[in-house]
Amino acid sequence: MSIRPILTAPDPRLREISKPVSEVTDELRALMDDMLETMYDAPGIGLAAIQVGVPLRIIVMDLADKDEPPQPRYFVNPVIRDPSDDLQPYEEGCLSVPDFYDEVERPARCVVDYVDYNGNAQTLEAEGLLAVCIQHEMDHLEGVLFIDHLSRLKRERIMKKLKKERLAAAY
Ligand code: QAP
Ligand code: CO
Repeated sequence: MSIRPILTAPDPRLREISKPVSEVTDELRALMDDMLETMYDAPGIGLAAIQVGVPLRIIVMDLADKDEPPQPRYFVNPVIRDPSDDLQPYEEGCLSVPDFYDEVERPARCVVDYVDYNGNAQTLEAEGLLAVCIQHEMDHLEGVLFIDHLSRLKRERIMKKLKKERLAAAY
């Protein structure tokens, strides 16, 4: 297992649309292990494969509290259906948009069909933080970042600061 570098905006790879996985192989399980290790190291609660530069429809997540045992979750080829009409606001962040947080409104509940770590089809009813996180990570598979849900003014302000930081880091 190894920790991989996390891409940060405005890296154009974060805008790629990720491709479906045809079969969960040992190679892809090794990728999922690396993604989880990278996410724990950050630390974060959710990570999509494109955030480590791999354009495949794979998400890892762990929403357990610090004082709870780890609860890793793996989603391969996730599909969201039956989003609720009612929305919930949540203060989101993203490992690819470091140090910026803002409120995003998303459907409060949804159903997720996906394939698990062992290649088995699963269905999950999500609400609360799980629903927020799965929808945030699904956006990554379509090249969408949480800042795309903010006003243009806010998004441009954030992008300007990220570009400046990137320039500073290059020296
Ligand atoms: C997505 O986000 C998410 O800026 C996962 O400096 C966020 O793990 C889903 C992080 C909120 C639901 C609610 C961000 C770590 C981690 C930062 C993350 C940072 C260090 C973000
Ligand atoms: Co993110």
